[in-house]
Amino acid sequence: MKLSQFFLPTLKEVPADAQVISHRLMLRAGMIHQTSAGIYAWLPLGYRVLKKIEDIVSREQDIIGCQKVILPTLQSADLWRKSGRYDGYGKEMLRIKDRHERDLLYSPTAEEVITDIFQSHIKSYKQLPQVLYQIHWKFRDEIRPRFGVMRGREFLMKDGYSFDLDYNAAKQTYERIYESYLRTFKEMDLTAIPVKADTGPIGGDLSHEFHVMAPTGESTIYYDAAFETLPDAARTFATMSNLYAAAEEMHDVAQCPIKGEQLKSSKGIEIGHIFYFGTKYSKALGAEVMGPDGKQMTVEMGSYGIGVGRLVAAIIEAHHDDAGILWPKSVAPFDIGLLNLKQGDAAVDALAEDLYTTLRSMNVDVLYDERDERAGTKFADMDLIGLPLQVIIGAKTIKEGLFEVKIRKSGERKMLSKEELFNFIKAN
Ligand code: 5CA
Repeated sequence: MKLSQFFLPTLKEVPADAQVISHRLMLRAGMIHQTSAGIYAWLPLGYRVLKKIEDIVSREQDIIGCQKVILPTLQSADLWRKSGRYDGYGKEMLRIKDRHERDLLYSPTAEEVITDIFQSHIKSYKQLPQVLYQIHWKFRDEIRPRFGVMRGREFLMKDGYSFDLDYNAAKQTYERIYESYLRTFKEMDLTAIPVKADTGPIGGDLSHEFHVMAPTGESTIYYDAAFETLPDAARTFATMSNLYAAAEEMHDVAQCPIKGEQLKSSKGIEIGHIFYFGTKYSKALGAEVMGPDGKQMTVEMGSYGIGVGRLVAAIIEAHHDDAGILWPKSVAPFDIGLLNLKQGDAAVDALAEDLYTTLRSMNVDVLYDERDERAGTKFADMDLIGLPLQVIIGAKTIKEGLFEVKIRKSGERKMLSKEELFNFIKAN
């Protein structure tokens, strides 16, 4: 993509109402545009990151056997009356009437709809287990939308729903998804700490929140330092659910089994939340299957959320410096930024253009800055948007035959021949 043609409305001034660093950087880097309180458009750079995150989340869900669907955002109030949540959900629910004066709502979550679909089509225990998920927009009329996409009113969520025959099978599904969440977040270079949680309006008696540690998090988490040092192989439900981690309201100093330096605390951003709630919705909506003995059984359910939009902000909170964003490679909007510092010089332009074409033919996603701008502006914009690698071309490149590569995260610079450059890009 050529930067002169790319819709990248970067801002020099920090918007006054943006309090947290991720919100400031997302606005400055032209990733999002606010259209009303808590409602954002995702512009091309932001959408690229969102899509990468969606793809990682979907891949990890698919690996463990979950199946992707897409459910309507507008749902009938009648289903929600059956579960008793239509009145209970309160002002956070956006209620709508259609032309026939029928009550609809914009989905804040989808337990009712998915349970109703399940009960219409699945009749036998032989068809279990099932885990269905979607990545789709939700609306919650949050009383205080803030911090940009971190707490929006309309936001993108991965919501999954499991159906099992009995408690033991449901618990196994819950554990499988818990472990897959840790892998999902790790792929985005995030260390997430699972904390036993309240179930709130979703209901149920077993629940974990996944928190990323960041100074701007909305909740304070106390946790065993072991969470940070556990080897990957030990990141199982069995090991991790026995380590101490608690949110401030639960955390009781006197009762806490961890003392001294072993007890750590930090602000946390909740990027995922999973719930086991047994038969709460299946009973209300009649989701039964025929069991192995021919008797009807009410299925056991759980639901599993990931804040896909919120993850973009959380990754920035965890990966930035004074100059801008430091995207982990797996979610970076482009692989490489190519900077032409001598735009208009025929030899430099030809070299840069040639490199751009070659890299694209190698399937490397390049953002090529061929604007007629000062070098300082090009450096600042490229650092702000945080692509992992920068390749810098100028008069020196022609003279010495060496390409300058800057690793955005470490700031390390290398001078490489053309062949070394291709090898370096392939290896990184
Ligand atoms: N039905 C369940 C699981 S599918 C559910 O809705 N869970 S939730 O309420 O905890 O939301 C799941 C995730 O969505 C949260 O962990 C959080 O990361 C994200 N989320 C929730 N509210 C917002 C919001 N207002 N803005 C951005 N992300 C949000």
